Amino acid sequence: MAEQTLIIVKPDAVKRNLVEEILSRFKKKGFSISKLKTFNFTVEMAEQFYSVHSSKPFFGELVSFITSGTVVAAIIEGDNVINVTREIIGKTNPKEASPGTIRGDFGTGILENSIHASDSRESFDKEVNVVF
Ligand code: 3AN
Repeated sequence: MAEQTLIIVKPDAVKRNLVEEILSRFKKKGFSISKLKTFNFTVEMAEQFYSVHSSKPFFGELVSFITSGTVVAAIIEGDNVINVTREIIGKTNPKEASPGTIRGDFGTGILENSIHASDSRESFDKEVNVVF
């Protein structure tokens, strides 16, 4: 089975109607999208999803932002998709993300950085259980 990763188009990007534009970047790269889900995180789901950050000073803001509006989750499949997707999304802070990356092109703030993507197989396994 092909490698899989999970992406979440965050509330800032959904509000700006960027879902199709963002998903098209993965399709153009030759990856396939095997599952798609539009939903709103509950606080409980968000706390589980971001539990590795629970001791960080920004944890409260992070949970409040991700629950602030509708998100779109997708499972993306293909060779080396976890690492390649991290390259496609760019650095966490949109001010540092290169042009041509999703965060470089669309992100407007450290929270409003348009997209989440799993950073490892372990993160994917955990995140997919929270979302799907
Ligand atoms: P990434 O999403 O690139 O894997 P992480 O795992 O370090 O980055 O952070 C998770 C999320 O927390 C980021 N997507 C970002 O929105 C938010 N975040 C990271 N650092 C900060 C910070 N210093 N202040 C506020 N939010 C942050």
